[in-house]
Amino acid sequence: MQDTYSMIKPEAVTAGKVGAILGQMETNGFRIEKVRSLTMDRKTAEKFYDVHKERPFFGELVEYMTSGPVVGIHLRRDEAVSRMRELVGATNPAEATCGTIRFLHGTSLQENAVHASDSEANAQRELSIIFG
Ligand code: 3AN
Repeated sequence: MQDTYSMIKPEAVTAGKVGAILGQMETNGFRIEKVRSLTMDRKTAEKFYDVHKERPFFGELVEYMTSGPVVGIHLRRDEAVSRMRELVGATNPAEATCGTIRFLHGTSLQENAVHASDSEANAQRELSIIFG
């Protein structure tokens, strides 16, 4: 079994898609270990997205991710990190495979419904930022 971290982003929470997205994760074999609803402060969002701090979209990304509540999710299954990346789909919802979470619920490159950890090390790091 492997742990991963996912996060439902502000626009998807506001649009009332939390239940549908959690359901899709469970249907795809993930066990939900912990769920936490929170609004990230600037410091937490900057730490969370530290790897992107040199990217041109960093400021906008932090602004967006602190704009409203998010839902942090600790999930578990075999090969959880790679399987969640598959279920989430491409960063740009317009390029996401049919049936993926971003295909179904994403609205733009920035407002792409969910975050999913891209490695086991990042999953541990992100879980500790959000769940302590
Ligand atoms: P992913 O979330 O698929 O791992 P990353 O890590 O490259 O993608 O990007 C992190 C987040 O930054 C994305 N989920 C998206 O919201 C935002 N993002 C990525 N690329 C861009 C971009 N070119 N312009 C605006 N926002 C972006």
